[in-house]
Amino acid sequence: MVKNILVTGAAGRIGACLADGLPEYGHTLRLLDKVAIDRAGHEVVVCDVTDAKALEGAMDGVTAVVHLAGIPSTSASFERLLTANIEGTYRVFEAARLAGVERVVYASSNHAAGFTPRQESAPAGTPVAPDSHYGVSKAYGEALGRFYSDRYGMRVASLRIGSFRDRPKSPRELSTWISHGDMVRLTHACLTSPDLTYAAVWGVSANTRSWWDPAAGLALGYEPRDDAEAYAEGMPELDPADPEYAYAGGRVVEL
Ligand code: 15L
Repeated sequence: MVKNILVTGAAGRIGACLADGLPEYGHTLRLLDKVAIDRAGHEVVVCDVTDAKALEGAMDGVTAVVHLAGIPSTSASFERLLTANIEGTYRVFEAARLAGVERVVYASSNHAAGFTPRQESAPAGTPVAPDSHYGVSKAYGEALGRFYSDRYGMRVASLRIGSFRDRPKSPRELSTWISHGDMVRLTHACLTSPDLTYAAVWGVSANTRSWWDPAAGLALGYEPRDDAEAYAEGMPELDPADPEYAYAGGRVVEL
């Protein structure tokens, strides 16, 4: 069982969800963000993920990292992504390697493959086809994870996260939604699976209308419990020609 986990970008929505949910699985968390986090019961580190020296200290005693820090916006400019997503992700992997951390769970995004035409059940290993500079930055993080796994034997999971919400808010999200509970279950599986070497895994709930093959997650012990179908009533029908539904990344392909 993994015990000491560094969560970067912990002030964000997914960070808050994991800070609530992972302790139930026996994990002890160190929450890192560039803004102060007021959360009782967790150790907190305030630093930027581009600060190599500060990261060195933050990795002390850590057995796994959940790397969430970065700009989450699909319309972010290259300049902003360069620092936060490209340099920051490199600094985190490198600090983890230098500290002997054995496992990294990396928050990638469906937008790393967002230009993939929508299909019934796209495999988790669907080739990179970014739909935005944001998607490109996530593809870079996946490549970095694969490199650290192949070169240094780090166990790395790249989560191609769909739509992380309380509940699905649009017809697309009936396919792409991941619930809070499933986000915790997926992360826990990736933090503990003895079978993980490198894997790209769709971050999605057990949605009846999912576009993504759950096999890679299941192989690591992820057992999603939620289904967006419970919220389908009253949602408009999908128009298959609308880019929102024609591509994995939805309307982002047009931004
Ligand atoms: C993401 O990766 C984004 O961070 C989020 O803002 C949404 O666009 C989400 O994907 C999605 O595809 O719904």
